[in-house]
Amino acid sequence: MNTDIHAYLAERRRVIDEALRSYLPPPTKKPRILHEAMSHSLFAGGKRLRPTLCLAACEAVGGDSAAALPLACAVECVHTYSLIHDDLPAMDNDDWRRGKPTLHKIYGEAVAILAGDALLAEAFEIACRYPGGSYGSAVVVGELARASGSRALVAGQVADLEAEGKEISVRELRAIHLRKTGALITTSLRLGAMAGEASRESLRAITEFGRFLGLAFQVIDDILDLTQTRETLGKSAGKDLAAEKATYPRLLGLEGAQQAAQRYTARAHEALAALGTRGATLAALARHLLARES
Ligand code: GRG
Repeated sequence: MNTDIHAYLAERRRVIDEALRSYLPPPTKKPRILHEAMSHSLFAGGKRLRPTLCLAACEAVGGDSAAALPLACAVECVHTYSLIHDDLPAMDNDDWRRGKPTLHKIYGEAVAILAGDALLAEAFEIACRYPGGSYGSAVVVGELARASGSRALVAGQVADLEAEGKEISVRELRAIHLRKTGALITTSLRLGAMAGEASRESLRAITEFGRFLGLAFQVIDDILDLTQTRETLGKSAGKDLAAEKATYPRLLGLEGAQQAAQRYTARAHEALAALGTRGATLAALARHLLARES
């Protein structure tokens, strides 16, 4: 599986992109500037990690991933909205994402805010295409709402803003990550598993896997942020930027952060044991994320 992971990811990306194009209004639809902006961010080169995990979780519990496709696309819309809003001047004030200018730099702040709002709303329209099975549609869509809202994703963003410029502990940092990054990753997996009619035991295993994968993903993201900034701007610049925010490398050092990522990934693998050989694709995805360079 590991050798095929790139082919697997490319194939999943094709399926997800095709579905997203079919579910969302085309960029030519009026109001054109809004639909163009939504489409611009949605197809700006994201890794499609969350929808891929959603489809893989569905298959890992013995389901047909076609059933999970609307849920996978809905999660990607929520993710894209969160990145657009996170980049705004009132939040992280970033000019660049994925090596390209951020949405507000191209379309202006007002359109970027509205494109984010519209993607969040579209997410729920798309999620409602899931007809429901042993887990009803209201349960599944409600779970996506909870993961996107003031108890998870938005709570994590608020905690992140509040932590700026403060000394926080690893425990507090982990609590931020569990909401800001972990909630949507875990929910992507859980929605896929629910669409695959997972048993309670399998759903528990998938949830545990998501929790540790989300933590590992964020630690690796922090490490890549630091090492790639150093590569681009020189070692001292990387250090200065890293000092602005609490991150794992800042609290634990680069080596300590790398060990934490490995520990979290190992815990994620352990959680998969309950799924037997069906967990192989999720395990390969976790290995791939640990080794990623972007
Ligand atoms: C604005 C409500 C609101 C929330 C924002 C997602 C987020 C919360 C902030 C973005 C900044 C950040 C570092 C978040 C942690 C999650 C993360 C690493 C997001 C990037 O995910 P990738 O790498 O993105 O999957 P791509 O570009 O591949 O889609």
